[in-house]
Amino acid sequence: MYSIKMRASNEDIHISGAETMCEFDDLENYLKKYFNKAFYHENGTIDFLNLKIEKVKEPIQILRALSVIKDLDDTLEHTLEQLAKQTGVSEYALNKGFEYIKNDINYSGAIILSARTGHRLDNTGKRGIRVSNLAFKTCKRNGEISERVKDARALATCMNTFEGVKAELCVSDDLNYTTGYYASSKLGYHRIFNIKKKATRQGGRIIFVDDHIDLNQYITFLESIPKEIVDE
Ligand code: PML
Repeated sequence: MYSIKMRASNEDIHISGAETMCEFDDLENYLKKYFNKAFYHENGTIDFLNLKIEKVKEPIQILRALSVIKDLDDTLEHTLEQLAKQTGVSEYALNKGFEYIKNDINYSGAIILSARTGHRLDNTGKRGIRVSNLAFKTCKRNGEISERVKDARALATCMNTFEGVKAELCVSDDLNYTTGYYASSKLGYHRIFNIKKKATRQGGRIIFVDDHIDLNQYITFLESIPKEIVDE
């Protein structure tokens, strides 16, 4: 297996990114796909593109994909509050999460907050934690849902499959993509429509965790351990 990663930016502002793990025969297709994704993105033109290929040498961990649930947008606040409550995330922490999502900083990865106090626990600054070395190999929903949702579900599965993680909130920073999600191992991947207004780059990923989580191990799991997500 090989890992292939793409990252594109303009004047150091993140525009687009993608990655997967695949067999050698699929590498060329992914190279073309990621090249096109980077150069023809609605977030704008790019002045930097990084395409990286590495052989996967460590054993791959298998993770079971979270199930997908669709929520209504007209009860947005209520829905999110309820989901937070049911997953042990305080209202204060949820609101703090939205503050990070709405501020002017464009984090390229996720931010980790205490589910109780809302304090930020990682020290990765503007970079955030990048979930890396993953592939969604046996997704039964291929064709049923978009590539974007498939990728988001894979990331959400990685972020939520670790002892001490309560939930993750995601709002896309793509200009006109207004569906976000709230995911947890307890309740699954809840898609939330109209989580933001159109024509804004505000967005981000917030992971809510127990204060006693082994943060170093969790970050190593997210960034370095090869992970394959399977749909059962
Ligand atoms: C992104 O691609 O920028 C984030 C993906 C959010 C997907 C939400 C959904 O449609 O389920």
